[in-house]
Amino acid sequence: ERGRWDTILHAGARDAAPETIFDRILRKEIPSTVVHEDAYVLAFRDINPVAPSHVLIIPKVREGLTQLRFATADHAFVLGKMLEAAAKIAADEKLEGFRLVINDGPKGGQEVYHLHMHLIGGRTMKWPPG
Ligand code: IU
Repeated sequence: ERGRWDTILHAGARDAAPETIFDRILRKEIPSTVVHEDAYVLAFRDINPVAPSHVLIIPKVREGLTQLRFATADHAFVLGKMLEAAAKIAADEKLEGFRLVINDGPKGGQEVYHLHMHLIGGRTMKWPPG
């Protein structure tokens, strides 16, 4: 899996679907406050935070993942890297508790069509979410 993902990454593969503002953030054309970066994912602070700590974790190569519903076994490695990054960032931010959210589609509250995971913490979470 890792080898295949490396091939995709280094080929610079992109979807036919229009790129989003997250590609511009990835290329550093738009500034963002990066809290974690590795070969596979970028994590930066949400510009409209809903909690004291609100970080977006995105794959560097969208590779079909405009939204989570298109995930396949081919994406398993990078999906795992997103969760690994979330755990590291939560520790770095010294969060006592946190929540991970992936919005999918208009009815799921998704606005940007480049897969992203919200890491939210720094306050007590309520259930059910809105
Ligand atoms: P959503 O799951 O697609 O609704 O989340 C998109 C998030 O991206 C949302 O929380 C926005 O505040 C955030 N965001 C951002 O951090 N920077 C941007 O330039 C844009 C959106 I556009």
